[in-house]
Amino acid sequence: MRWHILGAGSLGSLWAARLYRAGCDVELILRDQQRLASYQSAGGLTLIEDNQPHCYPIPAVSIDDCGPISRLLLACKAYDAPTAIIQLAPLLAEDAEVILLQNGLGSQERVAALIPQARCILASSTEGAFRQADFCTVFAGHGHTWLGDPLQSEPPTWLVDLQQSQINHDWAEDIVSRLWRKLALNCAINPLTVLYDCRNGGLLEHQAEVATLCHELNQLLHACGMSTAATGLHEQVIRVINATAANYSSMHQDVSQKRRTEIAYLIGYACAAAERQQLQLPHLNALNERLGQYLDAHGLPRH
Ligand code: NAD
Ligand code: KPL
Repeated sequence: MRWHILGAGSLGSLWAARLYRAGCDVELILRDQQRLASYQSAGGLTLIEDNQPHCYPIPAVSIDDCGPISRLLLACKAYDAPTAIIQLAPLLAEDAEVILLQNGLGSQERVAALIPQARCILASSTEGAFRQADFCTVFAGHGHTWLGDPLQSEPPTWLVDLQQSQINHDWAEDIVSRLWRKLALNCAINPLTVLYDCRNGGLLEHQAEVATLCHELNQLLHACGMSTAATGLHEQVIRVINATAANYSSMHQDVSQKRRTEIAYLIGYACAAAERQQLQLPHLNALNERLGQYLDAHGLPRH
């Protein structure tokens, strides 16, 4: 069965190139005819691994010319996912499966509500990739991807394609808890790296602030019924800060490159969830507000 992939950005390209070279039937869905023409003149997607570029001539179509879709990898940013799925919904088969690769929380629910006929599979990934140029992606960090379906525990048969493509993955019955855990990690690290304009390791100088945030995030996870995701959160945050000390967080990279952030699906989502639970989290709220003001001052959207 064909893999349709929307989003020829970093993660979409990383998946597309590995599936294609393992012999899977892959088709990229590009925004419009103009983008398709640029792709065709590039001759395909280039993936750079260990400094070695390789171009893969993966077939592509523009959204307007795309045929029926049975299996879709939605690999765009969280804020683009609902609009993209509205465009694709009429093309989805009755029993379509849609893999949602978005970071954070909030977009998955909105997408699933727009396509009630499809099976939505949620993903949480620690792989790292960035775009060096249009249709040219660098595979920057090997990681792992967890996939799961909160409504149906049976794993899909196509996991074998991921196996053959050497996409490290596991089927996770607790995918929602994993997404919450990653969101909490991102909330404890990413906004502070933006506000202090530092690498992740720079937060070792702000450990009291990190600890206070972890305490509040812990309360939030418990209040939202995600107690497992709360276990050892602070310890893991410190471990991640140490292990990625030399790196800039993804939010820091977005801001420094003047790109819109996924704030609404990370700390914004966490603050909204706390409000729904009538939970007072003053430090998390203050951090969200400081980050919002910082984004305003840098001409970037708050959501
Ligand atoms: P990206 O910006 O590199 O790629 C997204 C692509 O989607 C872009 O090419 C964009 O043009 C395309 N797109 C958006 N709307 C579209 C539409 N309607 N039609 C066609 N194309 C459309 O983003 P990314 O870094 O690949 O991130 C995707 C998601 O994965 C994000 O939620 C991100 O947080 C998450 N993630 C990324 C990484 C990483 O290392 N890049 C790691 C883990 C998680
Ligand atoms: O996921 C991350 C990110 O930068 O988005 C880490 C490295 C865990 C920091 O929160």
